[in-house]
Amino acid sequence: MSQQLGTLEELPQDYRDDMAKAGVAPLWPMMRNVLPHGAPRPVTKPGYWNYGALRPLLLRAGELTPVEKAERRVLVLSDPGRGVGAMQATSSIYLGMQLLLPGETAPAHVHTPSAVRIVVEGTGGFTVVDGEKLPMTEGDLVLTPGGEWHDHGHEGTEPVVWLDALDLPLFVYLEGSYATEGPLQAQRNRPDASQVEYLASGLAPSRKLGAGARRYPMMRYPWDRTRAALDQLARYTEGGVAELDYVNPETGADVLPTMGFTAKRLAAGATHRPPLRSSSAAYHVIAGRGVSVVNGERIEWGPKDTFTAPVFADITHHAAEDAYLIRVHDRPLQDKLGYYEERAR
Ligand code: GTQ
Repeated sequence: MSQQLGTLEELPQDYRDDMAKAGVAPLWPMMRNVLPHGAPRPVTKPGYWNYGALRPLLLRAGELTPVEKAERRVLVLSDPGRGVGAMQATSSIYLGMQLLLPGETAPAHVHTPSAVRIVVEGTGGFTVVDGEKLPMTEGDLVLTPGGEWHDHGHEGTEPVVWLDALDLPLFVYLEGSYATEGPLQAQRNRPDASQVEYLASGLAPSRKLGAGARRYPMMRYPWDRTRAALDQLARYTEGGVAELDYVNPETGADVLPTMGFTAKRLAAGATHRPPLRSSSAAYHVIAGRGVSVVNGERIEWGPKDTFTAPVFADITHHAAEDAYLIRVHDRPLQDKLGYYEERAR
């Protein structure tokens, strides 16, 4: 049975003063803050960012701050539970909306956290990861794993915008976050691995004896293929909900160590109530409109909008039109730590 624990106020002042002087504090008044009963008590609140509201602010940043002054020209999507300026959208997921203008380059650097880009608008943008040039077209998912050099460029004529998701909060918490800057990378003169080695799902380059698979064999997941896969799956799935995991094409494992991604299709009129999950999530709308209720908060979303759900959130999605969303989550980390959980509702 749960027992009411003692408070700090119950302790004599001289004892409290002596403890403070000795650099210690009693656990029991703080016990339930760090070990609540039954389920975590997240600080994170559901968040919603309307792209129509973000876009002019981002373009204004393009006028006010040259990319040389920004390194990365990004507006950070802060968790409402932590307030504007918080460098996280959920406990473990950082989100930022990044702008690159025609002709600009964002300089090469490498850092400990991993990033993924979900392309929001514009053509002609690209990211170079470890010498591989990854074109960025709308809806593409592009990885920049921790420890891999990356720079961004733009050969088009209109602004390019993408959503960055990083596992930055974890690295900051671990005091493990840092970057190293370097010169722009030489680009290999060939298409990226999604167009060469991994053109067809289920096929991988023939394995040479003794040669292990690369850790990150494919770093770009083109949206046109993802969408076609969802449409086909939806045709043979009941209930109007189709969801695919982004996986490493060599191993079938999560594409990054801590963050996972799914592509989701909700047919017009479909309602989806996922289980309560111990993972937190960010949803980015590629196309379509709908409403999601997250812990009682009603979020109306449309194309290019972004919203978030804390751990163990009670979520109901409803699509008004055929809708396509990408979900970013932290299940891979929780699986590794051995506590990922789903609860029926
Ligand atoms: O593009 O490398 O939103 O290093 C935050 C940190 C983007 C990037 C962010 C970064 C980047």
